[in-house]
Amino acid sequence: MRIESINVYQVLLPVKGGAYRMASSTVQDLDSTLVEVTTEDGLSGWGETCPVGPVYQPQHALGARAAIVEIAPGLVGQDTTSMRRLARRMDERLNGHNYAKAALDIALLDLAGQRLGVPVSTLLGGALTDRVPSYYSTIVGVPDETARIAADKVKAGYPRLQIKIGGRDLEQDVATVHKVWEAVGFKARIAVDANRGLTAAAALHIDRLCQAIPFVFEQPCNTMEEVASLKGRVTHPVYLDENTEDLNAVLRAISSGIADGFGLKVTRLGGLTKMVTVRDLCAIRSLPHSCDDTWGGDVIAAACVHLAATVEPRLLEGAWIAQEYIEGHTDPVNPIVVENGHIHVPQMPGLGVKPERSQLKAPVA
Ligand code: 0XW
Ligand code: MG
Repeated sequence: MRIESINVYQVLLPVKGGAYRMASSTVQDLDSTLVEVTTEDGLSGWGETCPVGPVYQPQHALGARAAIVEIAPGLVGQDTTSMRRLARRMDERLNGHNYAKAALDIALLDLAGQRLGVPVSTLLGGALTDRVPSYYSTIVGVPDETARIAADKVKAGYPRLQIKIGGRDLEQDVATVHKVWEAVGFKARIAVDANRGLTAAAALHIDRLCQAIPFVFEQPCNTMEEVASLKGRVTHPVYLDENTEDLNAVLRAISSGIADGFGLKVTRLGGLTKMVTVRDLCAIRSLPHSCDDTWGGDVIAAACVHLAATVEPRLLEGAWIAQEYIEGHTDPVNPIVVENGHIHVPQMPGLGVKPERSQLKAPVA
């Protein structure tokens, strides 16, 4: 079946509670891009990409839309049978820009799943579970308040917490980690995420001052080289997130032993098809990883959950979705929600979510 049209929509997702604060940036209003790929028989597949502001990674919302506008005309008229041919076509139209190609990759898989009558997880190799764990991510905040939120979220069923630090006095970061540990202990696994915000020296101090607390240290410093310099000097396992810019970066991190695990973002890596490769590379070296995106509504959340369902459970660090920080749903009929810290994997064909048209403004392209 041939692609008849590709529509691009802009959706604004304000942060519930006002602001999401990380070491590198604070965001208030997220600008999401939805793509709708329609085939000649009237079937539509949806994809989404939503950078968490322009500073978290070298990607931004306007860039996503500009890249999709560059790529999409090359897909119209193409047959949807071969995902590989469509991926090649995208690369022939534009070099790089994985996060834009990701939205199209997700939409094409949604279409394929609907056409074949199977959920996207089946197309990714098959689900191992029908319910995946999530994790709660705090913002950079006051230590006592962060510890209170952490304890509440563990009570609500989250098996894992990601505690944000960085971009402020060391004392505050160290106090936050201690207070969270006192509040939750072994009841949840803890990641401490500095979002590139620490110098190697500060990371070494935090590691030493929190020595007995079993956490994984996520993206402590800005570059892969700085993070590599911590190896053998810190006692906590180190995970990479923002530095995994593409498949080659993941391969480099795994082959050189820099990372003990990863916080992975589906769109940064280029979509679900590319994430299958990353998932399988991580499995070869028993490296735990999450299945997240930086932000977005139900479409990207569904994509993350389908992928997470295919990951060996002992290696799955959870699927983070932005739902806790977003008011409402793009698909109010079949929304993707966290319940007791876990998310049900949609069983319908394709992604199992569809944005409600009445909520969408006219396409921007
Ligand atoms: C927790 N997240 C997935 C949400 C924000 O995009 C930051 C991110 C992370 O792990 O860095
Ligand atoms: Mg992270």
